[in-house]
Amino acid sequence: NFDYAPAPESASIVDIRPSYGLFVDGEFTDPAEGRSFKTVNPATEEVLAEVAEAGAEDVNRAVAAARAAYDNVWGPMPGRERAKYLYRIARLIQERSRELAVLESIDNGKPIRESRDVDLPLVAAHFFYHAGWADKLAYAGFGPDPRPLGVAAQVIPWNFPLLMLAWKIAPALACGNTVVLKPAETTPLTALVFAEICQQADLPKGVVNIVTGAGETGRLLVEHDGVDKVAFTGSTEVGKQIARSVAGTRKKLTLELGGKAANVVFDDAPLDQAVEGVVNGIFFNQGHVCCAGSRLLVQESIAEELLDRLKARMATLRVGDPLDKNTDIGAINSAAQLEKIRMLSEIGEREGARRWSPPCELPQRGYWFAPTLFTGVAQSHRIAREEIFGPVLSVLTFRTPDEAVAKANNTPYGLSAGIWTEKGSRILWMAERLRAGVVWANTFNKFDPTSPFGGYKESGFGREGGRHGLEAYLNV
Ligand code: TXE
Repeated sequence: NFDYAPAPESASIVDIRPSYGLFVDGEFTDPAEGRSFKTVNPATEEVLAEVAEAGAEDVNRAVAAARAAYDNVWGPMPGRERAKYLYRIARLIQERSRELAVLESIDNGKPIRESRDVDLPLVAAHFFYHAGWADKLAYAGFGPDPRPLGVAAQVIPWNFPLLMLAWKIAPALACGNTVVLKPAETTPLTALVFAEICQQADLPKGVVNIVTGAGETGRLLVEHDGVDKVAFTGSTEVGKQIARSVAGTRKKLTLELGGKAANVVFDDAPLDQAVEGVVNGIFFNQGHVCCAGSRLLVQESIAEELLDRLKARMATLRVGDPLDKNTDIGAINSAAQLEKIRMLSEIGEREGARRWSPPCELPQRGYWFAPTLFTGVAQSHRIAREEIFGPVLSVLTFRTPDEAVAKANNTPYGLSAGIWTEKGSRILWMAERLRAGVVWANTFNKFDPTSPFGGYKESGFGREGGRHGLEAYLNV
């Protein structure tokens, strides 16, 4: 059962240790240089734990462990044997899903309803799905004998810590690669519990290594000579740096970067459903979503009515304690991200857009931002062009479908888009013209491990999920 995830009760079900080591060659170890950093609960600003910071020597050890495991154990292992480990990991994730959901919400700030009902079920589903591929790669249309690449260096962001780990690790392992993964510095804790799960599953030592640290640790990892493949999800800026550093090496690269998705609502759309989709599109996970519907494109004739309904709905959103099951919008993940959201919102006002938020009492401590709407937005405004990565929606209008397509595509990004209309023919017409890796129709933010996900343009290249996602981890 993919959806098995019992209701979490309280923070008391997680046992956060005062300090965490690196996970290298199947063991937790201290970092060679003895450095560490703090991870903080963004809802309270309390320090949760001291986490090891991996330096060059630690990264060397992790890559060497992954290489040895690849050469001696995991690479030669038949796919059906690898599948057993992936199934075991998937079941252990389900068994520990309450604990993992609570820990994710504490370390990241996301509402427990989302970590419990979205993140954790998808994490388990991702391992189940890829377990199923492990012994069927010869039938995936890549030719009779597709081979793994070797050692994968994987760097992930903080918005879906465990889900991004699953997107990276499950396909890599299914295809016979070994990995060194670096979680984001503000959300390392669930990755370290995942390391414990690898131990529980008796996964051979060195197949999965977790090195914690900030950008410098990530840089050491992706630039390491012993790595065959680099997979990165994060900012477009860092993605470009990584592309430059990987150029001229033998490494294979996939990048999943930022987005500025248009959610396009036509005058024939079922409005209540569209309002829910717009709200979900931008306020899910505090808007810390690369495919967030951060630009609402609404047909002029219904703009007033849609905005009235949208404001009424926004007034019902509950902002607060991530562990409260009634919370809709949790804490912003870090002080730095909060600062970026504030800064871009202020620029939005200065550039002439009208800012609106419902009355909303925010907690005194922690990092919070009220759901925010900007109307009177021009395409040239920075809030219409740049990824804000927060609960901030920019509203633009259009008259004709051609204008909707032109405005939706007027962005350097191309990760996702949404369409709301009753007309099936219009959905197909739009989907053909939108330059985005994912186009949702009459829904938004729907994910499934069978469906490839990835970008056009500056949103990156390569796909994760589905049969296409396997390509990134195979030599064919
Ligand atoms: O991203 P970074 P940040 C966007 C979003 C957000 C902005 C900044 O707009 O506001 O990026 O977020 C590691 N070599 N997205 O600063 O720095 C880093 O330690 C190797 C969209 O958090 O890209 C972390 O593990 N690794 C995005 C990861 O990269 C490096 C999700 C992401 O951090 C590195 C996150 C380097 N030189 C942010 N520098 C999405 N696509 O969903 C940093 N890192």
